[in-house]
Amino acid sequence: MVEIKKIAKCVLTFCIVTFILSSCSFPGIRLYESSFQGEPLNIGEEKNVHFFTKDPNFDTGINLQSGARYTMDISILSYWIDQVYDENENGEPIDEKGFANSVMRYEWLASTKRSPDHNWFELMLYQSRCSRDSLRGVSDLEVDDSGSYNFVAACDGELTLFVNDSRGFYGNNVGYANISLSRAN
Ligand SMILES: [Ca+2]
Repeated sequence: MVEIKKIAKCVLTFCIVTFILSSCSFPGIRLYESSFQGEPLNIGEEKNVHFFTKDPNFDTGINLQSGARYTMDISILSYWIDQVYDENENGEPIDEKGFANSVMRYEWLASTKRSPDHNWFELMLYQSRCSRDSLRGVSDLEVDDSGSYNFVAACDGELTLFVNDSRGFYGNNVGYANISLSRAN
């Protein structure tokens, strides 16, 4: 009887710990960071990565330095399509800015997006080392005269990218882009 009570207590403790840990994680963000955090860029150095919209967490291999400023350029190299949706609310091909909730047949699906406040298919950035502070969509970034995005890294750690979609629905995504990142200071 004592043994059963002990086992029950262990199971309960495990469940509570699991629940606490899972509620700490940000929606759509992995709970544990990987040990490899990418290679840092020198000031003025540029690196290109190939990004596929099917990838729910694309680790760029680039380590951002806290407080440093980065410039990001995006070239869409093939049509970006989410299932059957290939145009935004203005009838233009989908790009990194994604598309509005009104484009979806069922608008209520918007609540299932990993980041409900950003567009569907919007390109999102984060660093697993500081996921809450670093999570941003391209609509949150500064755009300069040449159309490049600028941002300041929230912490030291690898940059990860994904398009804003519902978890488990990345298999029907089409499209890729060349993304170049350079460090400005
Ligand atoms: Ca999808």
